[in-house]
Amino acid sequence: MKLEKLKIRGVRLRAVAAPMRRPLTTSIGAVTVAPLLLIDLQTSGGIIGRAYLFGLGRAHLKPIAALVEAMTQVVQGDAVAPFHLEKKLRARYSLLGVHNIVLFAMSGIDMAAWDALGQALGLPLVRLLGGSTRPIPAYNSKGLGIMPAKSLAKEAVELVEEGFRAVKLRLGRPQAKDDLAALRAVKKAVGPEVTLMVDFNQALSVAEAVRRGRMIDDEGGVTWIEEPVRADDFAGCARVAREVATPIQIGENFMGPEQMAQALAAGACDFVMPDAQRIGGVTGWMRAAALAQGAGVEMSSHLFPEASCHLLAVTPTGHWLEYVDWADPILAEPLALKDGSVLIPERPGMGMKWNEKAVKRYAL
Ligand code: SMN
Ligand code: MG
Repeated sequence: MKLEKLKIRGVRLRAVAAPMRRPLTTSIGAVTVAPLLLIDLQTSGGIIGRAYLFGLGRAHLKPIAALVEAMTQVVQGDAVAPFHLEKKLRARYSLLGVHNIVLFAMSGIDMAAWDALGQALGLPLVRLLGGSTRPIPAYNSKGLGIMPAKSLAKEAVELVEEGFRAVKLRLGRPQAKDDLAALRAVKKAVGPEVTLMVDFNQALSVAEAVRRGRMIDDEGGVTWIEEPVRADDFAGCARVAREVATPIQIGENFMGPEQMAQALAAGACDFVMPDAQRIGGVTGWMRAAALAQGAGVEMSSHLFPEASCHLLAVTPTGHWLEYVDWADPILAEPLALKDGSVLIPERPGMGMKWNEKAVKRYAL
């Protein structure tokens, strides 16, 4: 297919609630199903670019879908050229603000557009971006929520037995001593060979984050402390990063590469982990990757493993892929894993097709 003929025709959106085998409790609430918005970007020649967005609550899918619909109308008839789509949509939405769900919708269209390009050229996304398929080291992020130490030890062993060499523990209980007990239980269960990350999901004040961060320093063996304080308090994050020896990780809430640039300039963190839906899809990710390269900062991914595996393979400071299987119930071919790494599919685009039967079953 000649690329100049590849034009955006329309979009088909479906909302599903994919069941989660392991509900996850964080310091800010439980995630028990995965509310996903499936995007089929229809282009000329019958090529359909696919992507999904994560709603964090079923009720949020409707407004996100309305924005994707409205944006698709803005770019209807335009070439499937993500750079130009982004420029046009950012200009159109600048008065509303290119943040939050506006940015989610843009990211969804961007990812679907790149997927369509990959299909038109018969190339997996990673090759389209100049890379090649290779195993991407991943940590198992499906569990280890806020729960009693005994259940944590059992779940930690199960997560490692799925073939992973790294897991992430959620912290942020009211009492620091209970977080410490959880950390010790998981460390004891998995042993010193398994890489361990912890995530506070923004639960702490800056002073409390410094106190708990030093406790974790004394405990040792933690690869990063994620989102200890409010995600957009870059000055507060910077204070924690200065006072605590264990690397501070933020990024899942960066709203576009611009905000990541601000965080890096503020010295807010040691590591970054953008989220494909918030950073601006594939296009936003590639810009963020250049910022991380310039700052010499390790870059991991947040959720969206199907897109992120391609992206981390072409990220100069690529670090860890966050593995969750939350879209698996509605995917025809879920990601394959080997020795704790995700294998990038050789299929064109991102390599995602919907399991239509399951999409019907879990439709909202
Ligand atoms: C997280 C984010 C969104 C949903 C569940 C859990 C968490 C992570 O912050 O980093 O995985
Ligand atoms: Mg997190």
